[in-house]
Amino acid sequence: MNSSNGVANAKVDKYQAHDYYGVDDLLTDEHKIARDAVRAWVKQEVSPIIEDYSERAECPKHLFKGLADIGAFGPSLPEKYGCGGMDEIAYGIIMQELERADSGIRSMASVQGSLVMYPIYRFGSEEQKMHYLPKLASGEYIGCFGLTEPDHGSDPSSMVTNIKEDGDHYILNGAKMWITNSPLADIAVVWAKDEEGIIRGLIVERGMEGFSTPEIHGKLSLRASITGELVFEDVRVPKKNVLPGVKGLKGPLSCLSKARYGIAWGAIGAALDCYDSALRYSKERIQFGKPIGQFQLTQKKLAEMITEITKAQLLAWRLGTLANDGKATPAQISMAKRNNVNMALEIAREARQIHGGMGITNEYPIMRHMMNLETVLTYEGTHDIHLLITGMDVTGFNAFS
Ligand code: TGC
Ligand code: FAD
Repeated sequence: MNSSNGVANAKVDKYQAHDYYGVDDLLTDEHKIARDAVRAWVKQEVSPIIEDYSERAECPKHLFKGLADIGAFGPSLPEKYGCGGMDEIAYGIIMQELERADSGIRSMASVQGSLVMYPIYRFGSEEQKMHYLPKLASGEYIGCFGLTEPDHGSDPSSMVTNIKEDGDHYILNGAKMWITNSPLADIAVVWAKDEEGIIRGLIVERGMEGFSTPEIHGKLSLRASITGELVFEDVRVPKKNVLPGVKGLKGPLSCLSKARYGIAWGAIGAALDCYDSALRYSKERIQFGKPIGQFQLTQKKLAEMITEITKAQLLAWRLGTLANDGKATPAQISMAKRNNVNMALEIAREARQIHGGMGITNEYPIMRHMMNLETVLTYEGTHDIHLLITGMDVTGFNAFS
């Protein structure tokens, strides 16, 4: 019910406390169906086990099948290839609901959908699409994406992994580092330089001689996600495994745009979970004879959290509408990835404080989210790299060269 000046008479609480500006009203039925299905799956399959897997630093790999069944792999790619055929907002919301559980679970879907299926869809031959995409969408194949190298992270254009022609094959040499899902992967989309120094994308299959995927141990972040290396020692890759549709760094960077977009949404999920836990705790925990939520300093924390979440939701939603129209620029995506991940990390830190000592235990999800978000702040382009992308966009000066 609106008053004559457009200000609602009713309190905001007609919306869920977590949707302060009613972003829900902007969603279509299809978005809501997708969101609710993922939310229900997460509640049943992920929430009960995630703390345990994270503590043991083990990837719950049985969830790949469930992720496929809920359409989390390539939700906005065409149905013709076994994918969801939904829009970019549906894709974003699915990532949000997955990351509400754990950034590592969202990573499983981001890599498979945006970094493996998307390059095959966008740059692959029809034969490659028909062969790989349905298997990846259904979870029969697990994929990974190899761009980062031990000595070349933020600056992938300096990569040294390379291919040399040999008849109807390329000989691949080099190594990739920090590769999500690599130890489990059936295929890897790998970026390497040809003899002219031009970056090409190749599909490397497990079992090719000279190809190995050692696991990286000792991660204190993203512990429920498996990470490894990709090592190539004279691997003979058939020429038909090269992605014909792209040459140069814009190939992998286009895939990153797709994945960064999903992370901008996903981070909101982690922030919501921390906020939700802190809000509940602030009403239950009594100190000095009253709930800690009655103290102004606690209210300041919670009020700032929901303000930042709301801003991030609106940023993501608008980015989604731009993406649906094919108008979201890489720089706009960088801004949203950087802002929303940093927002989520700050909220995790504040939520931890509201939980006092309990906040450092695994009774609550806060520390797990906080540790995960340290990775999310760094991968897919670090916090500072995205700042410089925005800086370059607004000034026209390139700080990288
Ligand atoms: P630069 O000269 O700026 O660009 C080279 C070409 O690429 C185009 N381009 C993009 N295209 C699409 N999307 C983007 N985001 C793009 N950014 C640039 C650009 O227009 C140009 O095209 P053309 O036609 O002129 O050739 O390249 P640069 O070497 O100066 O690098 C710029 C920089 C630093 C921004 C870029 O290298 C960068 O983004 N670095 C960060 C690296 C990164 O994000 N690595 C992520 C690895 S994958 C990962 O972390 C997965 S985590 C998975 C999970 O578990 O979820
Ligand atoms: P560096 O590039 O060495 O950066 C170190 C520091 O220097 C950062 O603070 C950075 O911001 C700063 N810096 C660098 N250059 C500049 C500059 N020009 N100006 C100012 N500051 C600068 N990669 C993949 O290819 N595939 C994956 O699946 C994948 N999964 C990952 C999973 C995990 C758990 C992690 C931790 C990483 C993953 N990555 C993956 C790699 C990730 O993308 C890189 O870690 C990231 O791009 C940063 O590279 P780096 O770690 O080498 O840091």
